[in-house]
Amino acid sequence: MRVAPIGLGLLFVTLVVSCSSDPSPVEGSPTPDAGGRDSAATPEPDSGTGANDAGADSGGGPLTEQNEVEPNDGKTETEVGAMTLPGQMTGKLDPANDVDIFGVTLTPGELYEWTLTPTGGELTPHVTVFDTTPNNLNPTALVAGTTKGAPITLQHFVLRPGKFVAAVRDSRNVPNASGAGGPAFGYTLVGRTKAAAPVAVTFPATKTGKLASLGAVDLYTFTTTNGKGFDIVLRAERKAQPSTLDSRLSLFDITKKQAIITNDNAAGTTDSQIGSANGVTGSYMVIVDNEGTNPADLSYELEFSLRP
Ligand SMILES: [Ca+2]
Ligand SMILES: [Ca+2]
Ligand SMILES: [Ca+2]
Repeated sequence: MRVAPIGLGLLFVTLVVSCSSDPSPVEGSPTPDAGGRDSAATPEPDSGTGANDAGADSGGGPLTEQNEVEPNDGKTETEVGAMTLPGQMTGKLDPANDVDIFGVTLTPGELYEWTLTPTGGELTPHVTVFDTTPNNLNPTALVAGTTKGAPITLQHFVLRPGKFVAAVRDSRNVPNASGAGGPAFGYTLVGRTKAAAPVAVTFPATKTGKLASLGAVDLYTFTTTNGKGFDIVLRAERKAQPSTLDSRLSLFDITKKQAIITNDNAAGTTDSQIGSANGVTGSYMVIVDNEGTNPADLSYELEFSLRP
């Protein structure tokens, strides 16, 4: 996608609209591939439930208190506020249709958590974190609140370097401005890292899990595939009792601090699948997140299998 240097607001909308179709598979070592093949339907020798809330306590130290400064609507590349992390931004979506966009520095390999809390009672909160670099491979992370005045929380694991912004809007103005906004649309936005608390996996295994919310991530980690190629297959839509999770699955090399592959949809399903013809040894993170909008049942099975 080509993006002009100005018109970040337009870029913003474009990215949000396209967030569920990020390019995949991503090429990179170790010759990964994603989806498109029949998954090995072998019984799982090992089954367990990952008590997985991705991160433990908050990290990164005390919050830096900040106040928004208008204009920060992203109408030009420089019309963006700055937000220091870990930090708390206090602002207001005022006047109607106001958008507040803050540039933030995010580190690949870190888990971030954002909490957007309405303070004036009128805001139906919507937060998006994305990479403004053209043609980047960082998925857009967002939560669209559905309840006026209720806080929302967004977690995301940063896969690649980029130029990131966090955007605050009212859900009723997304994707099209509807006039929401005014003096009672105050908020605080807190952004910070969390200590990742992944579930350790030894191939082969099948884990069952459930995202805590639409904006949550689950994390798994492994260190070796014993010299064999491997597949990691998520089943939500395809499990015996289909769930409403529309998954995205990513693999991150913790040792090299490098993303290897992301897959949002395997062939013919909203479920995700990643894999490699080559074995790997090192320290790897598997990230499960959601790109759907239905919170009814966010459960899934995650199969880690070795190729013959
Ligand atoms: Ca504002
Ligand atoms: Ca603004
Ligand atoms: Ca998907």
